[in-house]
Amino acid sequence: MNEINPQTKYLKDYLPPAFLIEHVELDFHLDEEGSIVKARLSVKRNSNPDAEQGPLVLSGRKLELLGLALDGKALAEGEYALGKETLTLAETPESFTLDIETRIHPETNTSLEGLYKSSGNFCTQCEAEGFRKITYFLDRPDVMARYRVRVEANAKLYPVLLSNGNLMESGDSEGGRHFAVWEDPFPKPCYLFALVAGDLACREDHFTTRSGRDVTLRIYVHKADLDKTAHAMVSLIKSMKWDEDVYGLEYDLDIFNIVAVSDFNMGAMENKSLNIFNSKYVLAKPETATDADYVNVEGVIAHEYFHNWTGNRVTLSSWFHLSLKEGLTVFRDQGFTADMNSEAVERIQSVSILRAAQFPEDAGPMAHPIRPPSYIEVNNFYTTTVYEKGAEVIRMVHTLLGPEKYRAGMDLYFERHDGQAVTTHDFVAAMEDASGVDLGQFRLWYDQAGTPTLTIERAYDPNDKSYTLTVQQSLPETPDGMQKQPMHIPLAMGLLNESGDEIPLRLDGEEKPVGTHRVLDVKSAKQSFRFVDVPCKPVPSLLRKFSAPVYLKTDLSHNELSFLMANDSDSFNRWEAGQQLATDLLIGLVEDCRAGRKLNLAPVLESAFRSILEDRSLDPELAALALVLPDVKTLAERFKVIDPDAIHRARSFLRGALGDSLSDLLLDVYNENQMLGDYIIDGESIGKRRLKNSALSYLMARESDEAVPLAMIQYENANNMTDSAMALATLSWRDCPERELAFANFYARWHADDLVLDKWFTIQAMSPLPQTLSEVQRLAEHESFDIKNPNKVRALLSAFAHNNAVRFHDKSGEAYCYIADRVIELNALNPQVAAKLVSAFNSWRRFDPERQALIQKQLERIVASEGLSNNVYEIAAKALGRVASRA
Ligand code: B3K
Ligand code: ZN
Repeated sequence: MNEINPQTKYLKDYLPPAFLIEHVELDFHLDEEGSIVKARLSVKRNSNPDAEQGPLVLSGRKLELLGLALDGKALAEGEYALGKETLTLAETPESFTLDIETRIHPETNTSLEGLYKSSGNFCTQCEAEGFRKITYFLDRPDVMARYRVRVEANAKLYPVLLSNGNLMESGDSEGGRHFAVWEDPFPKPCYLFALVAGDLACREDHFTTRSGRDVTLRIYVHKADLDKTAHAMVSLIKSMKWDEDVYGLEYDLDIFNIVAVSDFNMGAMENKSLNIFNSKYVLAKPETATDADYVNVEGVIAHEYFHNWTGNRVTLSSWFHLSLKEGLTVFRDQGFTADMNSEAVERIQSVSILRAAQFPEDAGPMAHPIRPPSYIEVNNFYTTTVYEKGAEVIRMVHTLLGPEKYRAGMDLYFERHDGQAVTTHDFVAAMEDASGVDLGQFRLWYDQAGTPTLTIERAYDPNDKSYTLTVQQSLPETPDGMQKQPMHIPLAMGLLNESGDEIPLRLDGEEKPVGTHRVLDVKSAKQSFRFVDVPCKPVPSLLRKFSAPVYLKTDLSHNELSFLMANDSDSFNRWEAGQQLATDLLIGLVEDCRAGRKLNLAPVLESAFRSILEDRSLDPELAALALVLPDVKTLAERFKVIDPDAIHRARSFLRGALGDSLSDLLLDVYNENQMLGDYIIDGESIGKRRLKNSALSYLMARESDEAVPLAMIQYENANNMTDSAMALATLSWRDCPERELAFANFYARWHADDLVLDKWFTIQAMSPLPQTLSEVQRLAEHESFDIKNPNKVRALLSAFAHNNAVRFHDKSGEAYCYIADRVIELNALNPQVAAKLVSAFNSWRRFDPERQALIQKQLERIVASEGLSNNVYEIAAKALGRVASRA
């Protein structure tokens, strides 16, 4: 049934490779129909006694083998064996040179893995296992080699020829062709190999490293996009400086290139000195990019740049340790974003993403620890668990060690492992050795899946002025069936007295108070912390800055939550108190909906929102974030059985009711934050735009049409994409003539700009109106839609399936069937993108029996379809419970 027999790979089976490849020479002859790759590999048997034994087995996929020679002598057919995806040489000397010539077809490669074409240009994507689509190789990260690469192509069509490292030579060759030779002095795994050949323009700048190295920085894009590269360049320079200042890490070559391409499976790729980016994370100018786009470009540029040390200089021994580079690099990019913008805003946004995406993943059929013990298709493990929960785990190390010892641990990690392929264990060991902090129990975070719940009870004794927090941790069952042990959880906290001031914290047994903010080490299933000298019954501020990726259960009353919203010194927890309050009330409203009861606006929330809107001294962005209700996915996780209609009705009711009851104030805030002058992109302006648009969205959530002209005027007058997209989004919620006008106008204006058009697709796909599925179906046939382009698929189909719960989960089941059809269609074109789309069904067991039956039918249909890729098979089969994800 399946094209490839799905096989599970296990971490416990890992052995170092039987052979090493020390040097690689690649010669690319690029052409319109078929390209030739000549590889010369210096191979030797691995002398490590623990290594695999046996013959040399190279991996290759979709390659046409044209020639093979060992130490210069051509091998005849019986001297090697070609398997479906392997090339085996039974007999080889201890060390030898292997010449391999293959033909590949980038021009028809729709998987966007290996060498492929995007808008007429050649580019590569090798992580995780794309290099095997270029030549036969030991395609695993623990085989590190030096590369010399010659690229030859038509000079007119492909004036720019790039690969990793330094340009050694370039010139003309016969037949209107030209060539370039690149050499990378740093040994690297093949997943970091990159090549680009195309007609591109570049923005150039320079950075002088702290030791005085002059680095040439180039950002390559289509000529027409050059005016959108300034922000990316500034972001790159800031990242280089930040990594020197905060981590003491300097760039190590004389050149750093970024190339933007429009067909890309993910955000970007950290290939050594030649980062390749989805154009979405490079291009930005005020007319076309939103504030969020600007911040994302800055963050992704930083992330890929930071990989030069965390990922490239120190790499992975196997893909099971992916979080070693990804979790760590996300933590680093979060720190950068916090420093460049606002720490509280960054934290709120990262936690929101974690809750909306990672918590559900950890509670579903794909739940896995940040170091997965097994996988069928490694590309399915570039997950929010490995990335975002992985970053939380590093953050907890940072919290447990404190900034100085954390930095000492990082220094030791690089001192020990520069140039090596290592494991998550090596990382934790460096942290432990440099700090003297015992991380023994903490290591369980790498092995145990599922989001822990911390339940906290409190008791104040007025007689002896003691205050006791009793903390219980529980770990959910996960599909691996693992018996869980209690984790080491850092619980940051403080106590507030009735005037909102912090109480000095002295634990029983301590001589004197140690500050007003503490990190408690929660290590047992049940544990008590007794504070003494607590003058009055306090209000606790718990899990400050979200010090661990857990669910927190407390019995804080609505009044106490309002009190924390107003008084907590931790900005994150002020926001969090508001979220908890709103979540409680929304859960009540969902229950009211289901029971057919009348819905009411709780006065406590109305007055909390009123104080936020009235307080002009608040940071506008934090104020705007405080006005955002918990999103549908985060809310859904709170129910045993998810009722998407009731959740939608409850949220819409609450938004409309707040809009009605605060309309005057909202209008004032809207007008006060207009900012009609030039578009400025700084923290304050971003905050004001956000606050203004938040006010608009509440006004537009009202039943009355009063605000429609406001949205229309904003749409028409906007001088930036943030305001214009937000106005369009609010119009998309209502079935009114203005909506049609605005969408038609937007298309007419932006139809030539792919990235802007993606927003047009997404806003329509996200509309809660009943006709959305048929609009999505119509849009998928639109001339501007292209199912081969991952950005378009994400903009339209994924936005609908992953982020429009009320319409995707429509009782009729029509949307399930439609999305399953698209998964099957995409499976044949681009398995990675298909696998992301099919994961929209992962939560199926959380719905009512009728919906479950409808989804199950589609999953069965997908699993039974012809030529299914491992990518889609693994997700769908695990969703159906057919494949256990055991160690
Ligand atoms: N390392 C790449 C992701 C590769 C994904 C392969 N399916 C981008 C990043 O995390 O920086
Ligand atoms: Zn990364």
